[in-house]
Amino acid sequence: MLLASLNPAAVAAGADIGDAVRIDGAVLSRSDLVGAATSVAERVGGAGRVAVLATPTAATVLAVTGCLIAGVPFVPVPPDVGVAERAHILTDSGAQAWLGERPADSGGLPHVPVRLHARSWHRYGEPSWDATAMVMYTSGTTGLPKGVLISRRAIAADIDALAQAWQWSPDDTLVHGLPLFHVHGLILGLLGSLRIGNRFVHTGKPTPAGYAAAGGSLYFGVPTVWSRVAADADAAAALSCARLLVSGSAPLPVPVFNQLAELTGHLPVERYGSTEALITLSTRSDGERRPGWVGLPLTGVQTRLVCEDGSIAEHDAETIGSLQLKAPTLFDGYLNRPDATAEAFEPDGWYRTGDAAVIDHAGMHRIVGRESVDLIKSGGFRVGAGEVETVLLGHPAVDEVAVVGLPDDDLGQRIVAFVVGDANADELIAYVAEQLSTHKRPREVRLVDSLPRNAMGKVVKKELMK
Ligand code: MLC
Ligand code: AMP
Repeated sequence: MLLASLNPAAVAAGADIGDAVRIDGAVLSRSDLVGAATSVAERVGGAGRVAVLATPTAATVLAVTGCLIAGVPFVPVPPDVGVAERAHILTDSGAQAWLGERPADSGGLPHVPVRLHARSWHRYGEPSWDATAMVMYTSGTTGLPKGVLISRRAIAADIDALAQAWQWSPDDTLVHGLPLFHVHGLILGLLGSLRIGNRFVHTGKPTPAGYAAAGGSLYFGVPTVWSRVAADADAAAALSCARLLVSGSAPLPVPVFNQLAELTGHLPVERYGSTEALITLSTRSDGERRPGWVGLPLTGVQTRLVCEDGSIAEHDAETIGSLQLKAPTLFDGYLNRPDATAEAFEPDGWYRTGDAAVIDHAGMHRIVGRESVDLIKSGGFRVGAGEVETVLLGHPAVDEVAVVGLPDDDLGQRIVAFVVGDANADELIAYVAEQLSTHKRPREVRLVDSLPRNAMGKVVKKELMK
């Protein structure tokens, strides 16, 4: 069973806990979760696909759980999604209704409410492991976000492998304040807890004070969260009672690793993943945790590094290659995009991550960087430069534009748009926020006379990143 801790028979027989999930001021026991989510399942059962506006609330937890019980694939939508991105997600996914909360403009879709106090004790059969659990939208280098088909099998395999690597058990209390529309917060944080059966606490925003007050044993954060914790000595000291601090979704800067170690007494565990492959590499709770390195392949994961000449790189900690994977956690393709799916895999079936890496003789991996400058990671969010550029080019005051990620101590990278045109910077930032999710808006717009181009007329982004 995917959500193993919510087995109705076991819960009815007494395997209940009163505070299985704490979120947004609500406390849900396991029997609350089974009863209310099964009631959701009864209302969505039979739907082909539904959209869930993934606010960090009990309604979202029940919506997602209800869909997984009923075997209805859901599409998590960022709560602050803009008009253009929302229209694309709804059209591309073919979602038939909003389940739970809905945006002010629901795009003409019907609404199925989630009732926190409704209960059903109907017993559903477990859907096939091959069934799609969710379609999660993620940015590519160009064009509109793609819907990643994630199976129930991939989710279960990933959580089980992480449980092994981190000695993650029902005795843990897992704390995070990350969004519930991405792998990190939703699949690892929430679904991981419901599979393993540990207590789960969502802090709302992932602030250092919120983390310090939560009293957890296992904490998840993106590097921006950890660098803010490291800058708050009191909050960091409160985390010394935890068992494991885990960082992922973007590179954890070595100084932040060292500050956390000093202030909390814990060497953070770093792990690496993606929407398409889920988490595939991690340091282990009982193994070496080395600053700047993301660890070993999880159980069932194979990796290889392919050099520019097609040869396989040595595991010498120096030779850089394109990181490729085979894993039980891999996605089942991009929805409606056989072309993009085919491009993501080598002819012999290895998945191309798009990241460059090195491996040492012991199998430890270090991510050196992204192969394309057009995929930006800001605050742990993946943003496609092309998507932002397309929106900006739709603004009448913009003649030319190039979007890049510039280094940022807090966010890893910050989104900067270089614009040629008679434009107002604040107006352009607000315009992007209206069209896309707000985390995709540029932090900065630089108005320039021209963009650096090569002989072919292509913008040389590396020049802008100097
Ligand atoms: C932001 N702000 C702006 C702005 N951008 N204001 C004007 N112009 C802009 N361009 C505002 C924000 O709205 C906010 O306002 C304030 O500035 C601070 O913004 P911020 O610096 O972005 O901080 P914050 O909102 O606190 O967000 C930081 C964060 C967030 C770390 C909480 O980036 C986050 O949740 N990241 C997690 C991403 C994640 O989960 N990724 C996982 C992907 S899965 P106000 O009013 O709100 O203060 C994956 C796989 C794997 O990668 O391996 O895990
Ligand atoms: P996303 O699809 O949003 O999950 O983004 C996946 C990308 O995030 C990966 O391809 C990497 O570029 C990056 N990433 C995730 N975890 C790490 C990490 N621990 N270190 C470096 N990069 C990471």
